[in-house]
Amino acid sequence: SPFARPHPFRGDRAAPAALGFGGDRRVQKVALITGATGQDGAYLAELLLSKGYMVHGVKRRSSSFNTGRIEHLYQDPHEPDVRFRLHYGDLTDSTNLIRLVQEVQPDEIYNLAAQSHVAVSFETPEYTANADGIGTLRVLEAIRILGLEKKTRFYQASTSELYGKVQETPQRETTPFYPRSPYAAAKLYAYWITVNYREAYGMHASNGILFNHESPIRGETFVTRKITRAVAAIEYGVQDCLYLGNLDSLRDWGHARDYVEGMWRILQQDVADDYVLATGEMHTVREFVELAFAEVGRKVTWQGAGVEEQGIDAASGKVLVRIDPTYFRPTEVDLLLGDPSKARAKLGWQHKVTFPELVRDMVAADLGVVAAEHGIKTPPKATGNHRLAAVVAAI
Ligand code: NDP
Ligand code: GDR
Repeated sequence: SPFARPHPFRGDRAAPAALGFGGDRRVQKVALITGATGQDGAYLAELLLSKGYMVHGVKRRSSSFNTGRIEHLYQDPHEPDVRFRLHYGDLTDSTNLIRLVQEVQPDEIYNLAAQSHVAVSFETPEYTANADGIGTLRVLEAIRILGLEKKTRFYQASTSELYGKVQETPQRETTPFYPRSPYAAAKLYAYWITVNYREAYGMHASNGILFNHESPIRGETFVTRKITRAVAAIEYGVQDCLYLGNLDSLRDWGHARDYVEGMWRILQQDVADDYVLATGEMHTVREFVELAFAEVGRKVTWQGAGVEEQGIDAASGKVLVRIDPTYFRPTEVDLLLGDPSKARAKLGWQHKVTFPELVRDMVAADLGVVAAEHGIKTPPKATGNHRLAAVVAAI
C-alpha cells in the first residue's frame, strides 16, 4: 500500500471526522491543484477538503500577497491532521513539477493554473503559450516520467474559448474549434495533448470544456467582476463611471461553485472523457451591466452608438458607463453558448445558480468589499435588503 510508509506530506493521523471523512486513511484521496490561488482553485480546494481529501496546492512566488482567496483554508503546517498544504511552483518549471508530483503522489491532479486573461494574452502571447500550452504538457510528462499513468487522474481546465469564431450554436463536445486569441490557441494545444496522452498512454486524462464562470472572488479585470465592483464603487461615490469595451458580446455565465463540482465529477468517472460544462443560457455584457445596476436601484438607459455610446442613470442623468476602445480585442469571440447535455446525462451535473442570482451575489459581495476598503460604515442612502446586509457584514 502506498500508505504503509510515513510520507512527508501525509499526516500520521486520520482526517477529522467533522469534515465527513470516516478516519480510514486508506480511503483518503490525495489531490494536487495547480492554480490553487485562483478563483476556481479556491472553490475546488474547499470542495475537496469537504469531501475528506488531502489537498496540495501549487502557488507562485509573488512579491505581493497572492493567497487571499484561500486564506480561510490555511492550516498551520505544524498542527496535526493538516489536510491542506501549499507548495511553491510554476507551470513553466518542469523540474519543480516533477518533484512536486513525486512528493505528493496524487490520486488526482487538477491543472487549473494558467495565464487566464484573454486580452492579456495578446500582450504576452509567448508566456501564455508557455504556461497554458506547454505547462499542461509538463504536468502530463511529470505523471508519465514518474510512472504514475495508472494511479494519477488528470483534469485539464479547457475552455469555451476553444470554439472562438463559432462554427455551430449551441457548442458541444463535437463542435469544431476555431481559437481567436493566443490564450485560446495555447489552450487548444493543452486540450489535444490531454486527449493524446489519454490515447497514447492509457492515462485517465479528461478535459472539462468550461464556459465562463464567475463569483465574488472572480479576478477583478474580468468583465463581470469589473462591473460589479464599479457598481459598488459608483454607488459609494468613490468611482465616477465604468469604462468598458464590447457591450454586445454574448456569454454563457455560470457560478464557479457549481463548475468545480463538475470538475470533480469528471475525475470520478470510470472512463476518462471530455465534457462541456455550461448553463445553456447566454446574455450580453450590456445585460449584465443593466442587471448589476438594477441591484442598487439604478436603471441604465443607453444613448449614442459605437465608441460614443453611454449608459445613463435614468433617474439622475449621470453617465454611468462609457466606452474605452482599449478594451476591444484584436479578434473578439462574439457569442458563446454551451450545450451541457452530455454532462447532465453522464455526470448528473447541472448548474444550480441562475444568472440573476449570480449577478446579485457578486454585487452584494462587492458592496461589502468596497465599503470595507474605503472604511464606509453606513450605506449612502436607503437600499435593498441584501445591500444593507452586505455592508453590515463588512463592517
Ligand atoms: P484565475 O486567473 O483566477 O487563476 C489562475 C491561477 O493560475 C492562479 O492561481 C494563478 O496564480 C495561477 N498561475 C498563473 N500562471 C501560472 C504559472 N505560470 N504557474 C503556476 N501557476 C500559475 O483563473 P480561474 O480560476 O478563473 O480559471 C482556472 C482555470 O480554468 C484557468 O486555466 C482558466 O484558463 C480556465 N478556465 C476558466 C474559466 C472561467 O470562466 N473562470 C472558463 C474556462 C476555463 P496567481 O494567483 O499567482 O496569479
Ligand atoms: P472572457 O472573459 O474573455 O470570456 O474569458 P472576460 O470577462 O475578460 O470578457 C468577456 C467579454 O466581455 C467583453 N468586455 C470586456 N472584458 C473585459 N475583461 N474588460 C472589459 O472592460 C470589457 N468590456 C467588454 C470582452 O471583450 C469579452 O467579449 C474568460 C476567462 O476566464 C478565460 O480564462 C476563460 O477561458 C473564458 O472566460 C471561458
